[in-house]
Amino acid sequence: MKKFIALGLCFLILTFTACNQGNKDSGSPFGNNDGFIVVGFSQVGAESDWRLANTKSMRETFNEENGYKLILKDAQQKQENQIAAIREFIAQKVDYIVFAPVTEEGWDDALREAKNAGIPVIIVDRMIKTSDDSLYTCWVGSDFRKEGDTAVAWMETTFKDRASLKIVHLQGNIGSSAQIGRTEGLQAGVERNKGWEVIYRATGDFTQVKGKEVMEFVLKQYDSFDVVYCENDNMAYGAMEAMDVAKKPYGLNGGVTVISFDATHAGLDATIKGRINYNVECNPLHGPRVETIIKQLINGETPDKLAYVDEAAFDAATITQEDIDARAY
Ligand code: GYE
Repeated sequence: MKKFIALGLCFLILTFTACNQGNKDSGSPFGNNDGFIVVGFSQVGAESDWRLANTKSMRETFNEENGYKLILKDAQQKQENQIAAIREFIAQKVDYIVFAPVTEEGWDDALREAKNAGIPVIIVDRMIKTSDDSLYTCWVGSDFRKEGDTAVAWMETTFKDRASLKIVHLQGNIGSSAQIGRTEGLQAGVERNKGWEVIYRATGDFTQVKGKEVMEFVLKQYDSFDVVYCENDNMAYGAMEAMDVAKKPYGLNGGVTVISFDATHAGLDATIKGRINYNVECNPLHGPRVETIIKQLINGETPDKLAYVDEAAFDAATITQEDIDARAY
């Protein structure tokens, strides 16, 4: 009988140790990958220069030299791909999930699964809409509404003597925070300024190709307009290409005023050349910011739930070559 009890106890102890070991491997912040911290990053896509700079920043931060294994999944601008990527990361038992949500709505189920698996979720760039803030650890990104307001404040000063202003509005991906904030800024401007009118509005999906397509259509439909408000640099390049072909004057020398967002290196080049009149910065260098958050979590600290990045804006009339040279993206 004693023998039997002793055997039983041994079995219990062995089972307990094995289970504990299992938990340790899957739940530790240092993971079970030879000491590397495993980061699953669900990226929106490769639609713009901003996005490429953002991906580069993540790759440069989360590499083996710095102690990380990065699993990067490009969602090609599709929410279902991002949800699948989050589920894959959970199955792979990554230590952290980082994701840049393509749109704001529809993440609760996938995030709840991550939460139940005990994996911290760090949201970057765009934001989500949820009624349960505990579904993500924290967010770092831009204040897109403020970016829109900055552009509109410049328009209000520049066009203060104009009785009327006809605006063409090229929107980003509908439902993304970057589109929502920049669009809201313009809408508020239109409501405040009596003579302002958006004569045409369409999405260019943040890409150069679609920006060009939309502008080609606009040029066929409308003889005159004063401003093209492009919600990113790449759509501005597309719009300018179409205006070049149509010989429609734009930029600092007169004609259509071009407003853009992102202020990437190429965007600022176009600004100093006077092709883009005003370019509002959106900073994509989130890699080091996310790393700081991960380190805080490892040290048992609580990162800020929401962290906004400081951003500037550039006027073609005053931008300097030093502004451009200082740019890392
Ligand atoms: O402005 C645009 C990109 O979400 C801030 O997405 C980002 C936006 C950026 O495709 O170029």
